[in-house]
Amino acid sequence: MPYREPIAEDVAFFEQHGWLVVEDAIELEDLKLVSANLEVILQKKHKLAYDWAWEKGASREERAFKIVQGSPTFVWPAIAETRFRRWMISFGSALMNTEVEFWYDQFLAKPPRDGAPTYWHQDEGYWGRNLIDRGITCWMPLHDVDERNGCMHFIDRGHRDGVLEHRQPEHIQSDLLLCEPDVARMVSCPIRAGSVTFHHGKTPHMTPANTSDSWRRAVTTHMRKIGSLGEGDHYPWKVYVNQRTGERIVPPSR
Ligand SMILES: O=C(O)CCC(=O)C(=O)O
Repeated sequence: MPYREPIAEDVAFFEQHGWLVVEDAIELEDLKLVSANLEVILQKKHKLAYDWAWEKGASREERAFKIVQGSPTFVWPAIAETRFRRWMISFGSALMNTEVEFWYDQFLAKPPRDGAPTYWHQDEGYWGRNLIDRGITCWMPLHDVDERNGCMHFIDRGHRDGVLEHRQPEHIQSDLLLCEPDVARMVSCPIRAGSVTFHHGKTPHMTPANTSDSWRRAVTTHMRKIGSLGEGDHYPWKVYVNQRTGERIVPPSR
């Protein structure tokens, strides 16, 4: 039944494993509304999106957009008033055992057959040190997902492994990062439209390239503990890339 309350088993599972699948969480009507309102990001990706897998050697104009990264909130501010947004915040608060608030969202789409993997990473690897153990993410695909079209994969109990060292893939020009977790503990989460996953800010996760014949579309919602003051200082591997100007800032220590 959509928009169900969290139960004690959800909270205990998340605490132990660092991730959770909630089946049939979202009304399919609401998913349709999301798809309709976010399609503009794909239609106008050169203007409204970044290419999260922008490769070195390609100019801004030549970006292949193997991972389209846009802002749902920017193109559709009314997303803030949706039932699913309110539900994610209250469900996420229960899982984190503290009140969390909406922080930012992303529309992440991978083209048919030619998508890029979203490499293993921890969200905390991207965030500043103020977010340690304060962030949780809800990932909502807009259709059925499995290994072929880029479903979510987690490292079970990886939220207990600390922040792993991250680096940039050699061939990447965007701010994409990767780490190398213990893949023996990998869990793949194929889910149906309407289901979502939650993960702790320290849980390593990845999605494979999309090898199917249709676009893979997902919305990810990042939430943080209320009262988190800014991001604080960043890890030395953090890279800032402004894809509107092409400006790329790499911390001096690297
Ligand atoms: O959708 C993807 O490819 C990756 C999503 C992700 O890394 C996240 O939601 O934190």
